Amino acid sequence: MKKTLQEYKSVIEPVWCPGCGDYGVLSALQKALLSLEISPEEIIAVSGIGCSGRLSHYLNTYSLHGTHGRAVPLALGAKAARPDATVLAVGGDGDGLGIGGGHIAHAARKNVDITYLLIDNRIYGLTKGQSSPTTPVGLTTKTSPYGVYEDALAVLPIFLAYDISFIARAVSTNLRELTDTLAAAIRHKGMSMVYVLSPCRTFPVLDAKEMKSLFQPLPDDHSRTDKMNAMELAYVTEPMYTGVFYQVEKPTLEDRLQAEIARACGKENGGERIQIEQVLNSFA
Ligand SMILES: Cc1ncc(C[n+]2csc(CCOP(=O)(O)OP(=O)(O)O)c2C)c(N)n1
Ligand code: SF4
Ligand SMILES: [Mg+2]
Repeated sequence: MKKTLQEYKSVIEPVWCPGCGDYGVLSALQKALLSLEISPEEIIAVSGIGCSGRLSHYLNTYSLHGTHGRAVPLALGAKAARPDATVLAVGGDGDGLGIGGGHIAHAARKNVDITYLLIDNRIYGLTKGQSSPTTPVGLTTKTSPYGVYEDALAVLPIFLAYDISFIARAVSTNLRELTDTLAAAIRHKGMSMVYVLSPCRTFPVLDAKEMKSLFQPLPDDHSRTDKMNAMELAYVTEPMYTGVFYQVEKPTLEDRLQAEIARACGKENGGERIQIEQVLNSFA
């Protein structure tokens, strides 16, 4: 039977502030999952801590709200345990680029088949307006009364340097494009990163109206496999481009683990799958 959008909505009502960009991300994600017809019970959504981290509560899927900055390693563990599931990781700029920033590089090296929605409002929203790794230099915030004195991270170039196998930028104010981008990311086999710029209404750094003219789709002739061109486009600030910057195929964590298991069983057990009892007995 054909699925409905309602099946992807949980019974928990969002508690985000009116006008928060996270509503747009949630709606686009539910539409993307519906368009792919993935059953809710085949999905695991893992999130870190922050307003954006609440997103996993509002999906009618398996969900795990982890600790601050740990969405990616938790998602990696979920995927290793349930390789058949569609695994989503969700978190904010503080969660993913501050405390959890170190995890992305290693998930990228493994090319674990998860989709990571990094929702950047350029501020710590949940804890009431402290500066984050993407807050623009000079901006006055709760933790920078005389203006931020550090440079903001160049996020997309970092992801490109990590060689994440699918990298896209989107905005929560363009639902159609965000839905299509999320669907493409979930379809991608390997780690997919959807970096979503989303305005915080209560501690505003990004302005929803300004975003409409600031962000424009990537040029039609951009080749997704051309990493150097993607890097150049990632540094352009007027306009800031949205769409899929980079996409390549390479072995996933699951492929690599299966190959490793086959190698080990071939060497140690005549090609037969090694049972846990054999391992335990080897210590007897
Ligand atoms: C180890 C740890 N340090 C700090 C906090 C406090 N804390 C909770 S959410 C958060 C920042 C949230 O900002 P962001 O990830 O950008 O998410 P947003 O709320 O903006 O969506 C912080 C510092 C915490 N929960 N755990
Ligand atoms: S504080 Fe900002 S990010 Fe958090 S729910 Fe409110 S508008 Fe959204
Ligand atoms: Mg934030």
